[in-house]
Amino acid sequence: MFSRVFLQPAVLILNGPNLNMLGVREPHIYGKATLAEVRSMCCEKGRALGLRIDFRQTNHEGTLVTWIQRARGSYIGLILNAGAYTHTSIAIHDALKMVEMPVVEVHISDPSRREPFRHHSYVASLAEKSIVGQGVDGYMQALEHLGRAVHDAS
Ligand code: CA2
Repeated sequence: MFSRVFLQPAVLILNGPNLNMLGVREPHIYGKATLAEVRSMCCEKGRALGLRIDFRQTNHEGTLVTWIQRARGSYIGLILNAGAYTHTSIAIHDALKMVEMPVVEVHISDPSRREPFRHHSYVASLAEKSIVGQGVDGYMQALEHLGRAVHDAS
């Protein structure tokens, strides 16, 4: 007799450089929540939406590229806050071209209202949605967006 295994849909949440410093410095820009607290909030939101959350942070561009490459086939969507690499990384842009899943770009602050060097995003053209300037709630909004997509497809 065959038993059916129902796997919970999973979302990969990737955070780039310096986001491990959240809540430690610059609370006037990024708020008071630490990255560990953002992770807990995402897991709680994921539970409510029936999504498994894989939440990671790295300060290394190549690690982000490798994680994006390996995401293919294992997740229903990617939430990406690439930090400052958003504004510089053609390597991340190229990796996103191959990821074959909906990508939601999140920024805690609104880069378009900050220094000119933050105005260009190498992620935006490959993301189906960009959520900026909503504080850490942007991550919850991104999860809701992906949760709706899963619900609409089933
Ligand atoms: O607003 C965002 O989420 C950013 O992706 C945050 C990046 C920044 O380079 C982007 O332009 C916008 C910075 C990551 C957080 O850096 C911190 C530095 C000191 C204290 C806390 C966070």
